[in-house]
Amino acid sequence: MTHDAWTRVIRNATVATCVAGGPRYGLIERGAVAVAGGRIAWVGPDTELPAQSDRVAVDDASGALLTPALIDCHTHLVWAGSRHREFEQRLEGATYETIARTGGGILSTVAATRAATEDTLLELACRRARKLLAEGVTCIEIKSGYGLDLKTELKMLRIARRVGEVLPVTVRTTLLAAHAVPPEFENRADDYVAHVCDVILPAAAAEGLADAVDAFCEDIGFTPAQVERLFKAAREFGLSVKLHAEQLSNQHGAALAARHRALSADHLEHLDEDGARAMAAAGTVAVLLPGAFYFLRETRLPPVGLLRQHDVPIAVASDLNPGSAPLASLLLNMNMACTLFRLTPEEALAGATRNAARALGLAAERGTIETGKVADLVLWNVQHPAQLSAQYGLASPRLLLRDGAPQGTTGQ
Ligand code: DI6
Ligand code: FE
Repeated sequence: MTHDAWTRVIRNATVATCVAGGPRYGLIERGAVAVAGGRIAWVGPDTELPAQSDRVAVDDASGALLTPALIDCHTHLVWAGSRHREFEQRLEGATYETIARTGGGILSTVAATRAATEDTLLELACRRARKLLAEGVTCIEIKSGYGLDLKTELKMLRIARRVGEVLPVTVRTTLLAAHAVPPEFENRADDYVAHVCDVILPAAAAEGLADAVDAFCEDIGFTPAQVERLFKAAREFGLSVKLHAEQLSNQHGAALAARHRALSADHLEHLDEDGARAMAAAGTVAVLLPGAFYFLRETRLPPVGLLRQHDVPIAVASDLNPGSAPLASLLLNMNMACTLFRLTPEEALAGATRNAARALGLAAERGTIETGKVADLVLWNVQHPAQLSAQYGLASPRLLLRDGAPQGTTGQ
């Protein structure tokens, strides 16, 4: 039997399929994966691999680990300026909230991002995205939220889309105009939310620039009532929603997000049981962001036990941003998800593959090694999937396939 349509076969690999419900990591100890064009055509034990034609490229993995390519489902990687001064201020005793309330924080990045040219922003965004790609990431979410006016929010989303055109990465964009109240609307948050709903969101939707809509539901952000209004507007344009919820306080944002069938609720350090239950019922993914927890030296842990108990799918992402998580590494976040949040390495890997895909509405296409899914795969320089979380800085891709085609990697 020949399989002329196959373009590539990887044999003798430790295949972590990341499929749920079977062995840990969905592991196939001595496995093989065949690719046809851009899709996975076959996966199973090496001994059962059907014969293939001589024209198929065959890689012998010699026992190395093969996983789905990683997905970073929460980033804010388009920004200008730097917040290192704020880092110093926090070390001198200031808090993230006081800096935000006195015009620093997000608003300082807004000023720098408004002033930057598209070329500069694209160059900066690509530089950061490349760091993620070097770790085996082939799909990222990018939020706006440092424009807070029509022109700059659209500029950010356009740049986010451009990142997906100039680099080998699939980009999902999220409109986060409700990230902070801009200076033009100081003390008029309701008016700003109306402007987002009536002007910014419709324009982003009309240009096809946003795949989803997000907001920062927090004392220093937006109230649940304002978020509700935004989510209703998003639904009118057929856009998915997600929410920064319960990061610094419990606003019951996760339950609100679940009521609106949000793809994800993110951060969640202050989530309560009602919130977890609502998320489970709605299938809303819990996106944990240990980098922000670490960088802000938060002490309240997200309730991982509750998430497990109620079967809420858990994703792990970098939150890459200039203020609370200037850490351009998804693998570091997987490591911190284990050390700080006590996720298992299996949960951390599922969180950066299967559940990250789900948090972006891409579960049918990505996130596991299964026949028919997109052939975005990483062959690593390590043998066991726990090594990806256990050994920060030591695991790297030795072969990266995107849409079934090998990409340049940084080596061993
Ligand atoms: N929560 C965060 O951690 C980031 N945004 C948000 O809503 C921080 C953004 C920043 O400080 O620039
Ligand atoms: Fe964020």
